[in-house]
Amino acid sequence: MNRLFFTHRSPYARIVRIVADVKEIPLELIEVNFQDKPAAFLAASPFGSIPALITDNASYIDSHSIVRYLENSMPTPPVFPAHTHEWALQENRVCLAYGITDRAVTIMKENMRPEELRSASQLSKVRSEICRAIAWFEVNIESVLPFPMLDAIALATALGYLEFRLPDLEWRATSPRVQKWFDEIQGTAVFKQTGPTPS
Ligand SMILES: N[C@@H](CCC(=O)N[C@@H](CS)C(=O)NCC(=O)O)C(=O)O
Repeated sequence: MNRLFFTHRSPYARIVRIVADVKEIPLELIEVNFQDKPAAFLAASPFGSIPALITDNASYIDSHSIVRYLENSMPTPPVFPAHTHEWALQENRVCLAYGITDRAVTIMKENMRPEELRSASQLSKVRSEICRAIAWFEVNIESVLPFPMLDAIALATALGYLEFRLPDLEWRATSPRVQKWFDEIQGTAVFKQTGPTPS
């Protein structure tokens, strides 16, 4: 059985769990305590980064390589387009969605530092970058492929993470098309089951 080291709050692990669910690939979920990372997990993932997948034959770290492994193991339903051009265009959207998540993590970590050590200019720059990416999706939401393609999964996970960690960002008011898209997808069972839980 594939063992996935994860946390309930990790958006990267959430993407992997959703892809495994749509492909009906069973995962043994092992929740990691960041203060006491298990040796088997650190042996597979030296940086201690969540998620990591350990199979009978190999270990996969970084959500993107885990998703590629899952796609290779169970090609149906696909999460990557078959044709190279569509695949490359989807990668753009996946990168933008991951970029939103990465920046939300950066803001969350910065906000955990003592107030006098936080960089207001860095926080403002990163928030603007998130807003620009959402504005891009507002114009281009029709280009996002239907669920369960990876761009849809990555974008919905990024927006869910924003709502969880940065509820004050208020992207909804300025991005009604993205809001409508997100409200439809987040109502599906797999998104409800994998949603982040507060610490
Ligand atoms: N690019 C990585 C990012 C993974 C990542 O940043 N994970 C965070 C949790 S959401 C982590 O493991 N942090 C380790 C720590 O803070 O000790 C991926 O897609 O898997």
